[in-house]
Amino acid sequence: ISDCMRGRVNPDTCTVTLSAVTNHKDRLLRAGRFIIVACGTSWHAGLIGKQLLESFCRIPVEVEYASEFRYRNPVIHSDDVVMAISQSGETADTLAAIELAKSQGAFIYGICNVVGSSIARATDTGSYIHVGPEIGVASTKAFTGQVTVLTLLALALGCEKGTLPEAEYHRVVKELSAIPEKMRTVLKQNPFIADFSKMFTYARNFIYLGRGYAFPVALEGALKLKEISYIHAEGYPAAEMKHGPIALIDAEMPVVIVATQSPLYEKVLSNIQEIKARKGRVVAVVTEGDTVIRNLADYSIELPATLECLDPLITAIPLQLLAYHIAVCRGMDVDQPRNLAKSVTV
Ligand code: F1P
Repeated sequence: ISDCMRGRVNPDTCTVTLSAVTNHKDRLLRAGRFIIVACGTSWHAGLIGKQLLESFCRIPVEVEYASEFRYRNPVIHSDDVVMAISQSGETADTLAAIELAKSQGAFIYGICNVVGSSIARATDTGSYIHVGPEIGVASTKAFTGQVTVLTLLALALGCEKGTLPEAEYHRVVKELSAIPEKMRTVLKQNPFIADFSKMFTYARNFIYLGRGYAFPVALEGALKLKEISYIHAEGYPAAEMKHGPIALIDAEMPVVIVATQSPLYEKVLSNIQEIKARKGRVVAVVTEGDTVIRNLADYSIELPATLECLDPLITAIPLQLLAYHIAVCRGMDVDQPRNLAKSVTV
């Protein structure tokens, strides 16, 4: 986040090597299942990875908190591929989850940022995300790097397996190359986000909503706000709102909702109408030109259109900036949040 603010974000920074996929193609393609283990932000990236891998490769994917997985007695098969995602590469729970899976014969694929880290060394193979060190404690650009690697991995495997039609493969690859420029466009929204963030300096609670690929983005937005501004925030799938969280909505409750164009757009729109009917304050992340939501929401952040499966790469950025600016307004040290460690090694 602070990288963004210091102009150090470089949308071209994620240079990924997928030699691991080429070298271990057979093992990856005969996986009966992928199990993604991770913590925090990396776990949210894993939820996006699940949607990408299941839709492009038709391989079942489970996403587990490493901190739970390691302490229960999970069913692990020798044809499972366990994917461990970690920015620092030192998270003790993720490392322990790897050791457990390894002892039961699973193949381990690591997605790490720090070259030569403990997790990278414990895996059978993997990809580095190469986004450079996170300056602050809270993961931000690592999230983008992790989602990018997972996208490339799913594309490569889907193509090899034949489950991703060639035309679709080329469509996604072409759009992926347009993402850095679109990220630059998103970053231009920074002054606007900084400006309206002031309205939320004294908020006590926040709700974040999204559906499909946007649901893990909502979770990540809520986590960033909690981590650096110490405001209580919860993320939910937007459709779950009516199963409980809707009771929380009143004029005091800001709701951040990712409502970019997708097959679920109309449903998300009706979720926004439900929130406004209860006087909730809505910050909507929308596709540019969306006048319908612009007229409904209190603040709407307009982003360039992209494919639904690549949307998290774009939509996570305004949520990171929102958390950053609210935290700054509250006088918090965004690089060194209280009680948080860069690597959780115990
Ligand atoms: C996981 C994590 C981060 C979070 C904080 C504490 O770390 O939960 O997502 O922002 O730094 O640790 P990692 O395994 O991805 O390094």
